[in-house]
Amino acid sequence: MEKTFLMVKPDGVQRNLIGEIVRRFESKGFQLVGAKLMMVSQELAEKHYGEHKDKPFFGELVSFITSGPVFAMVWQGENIIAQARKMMGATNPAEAAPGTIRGDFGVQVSQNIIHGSDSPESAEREIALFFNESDLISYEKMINKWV
Ligand code: 3AN
Repeated sequence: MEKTFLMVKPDGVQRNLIGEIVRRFESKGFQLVGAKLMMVSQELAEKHYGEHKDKPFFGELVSFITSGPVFAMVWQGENIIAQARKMMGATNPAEAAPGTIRGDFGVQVSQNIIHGSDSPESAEREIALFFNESDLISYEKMINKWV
């Protein structure tokens, strides 16, 4: 079963959107296998956003993600990486369709509420950066028979 790393960013936490975001993925039928409210250190932020280190907004990105608590999660489900990206909407909330998380709650690209892995390789890398294997719980949900 595919896993992905999702993170409610500091703006989402400040705006009380943790519950709304968790609700959307739960209602969809995906399974939460790990979660924690945490501060992202400078070192972790630079590793997490390593692919953007040459971009002009890298400094802003790192200072934003370290500015307050984030809610880091691992979710699992069929084809979840691509499906979660659809539920999040376009990177720029101004272009994100209504009905998506960024389309419904975001305004600016630098504060776009949620992060989600964009490929199986980044999911594996990001899960390992934020979680120990022992933090992830594997359990069976009876409801999985119906969704
Ligand atoms: P996504 O989060 O949709 O995968 P990426 O990986 O292209 O988007 O960008 C990573 C993060 O960098 C975005 N979530 C967004 O917060 C930020 N970002 C992207 N483009 C810009 C920009 N032009 N100005 C400021 N921040 C940006």
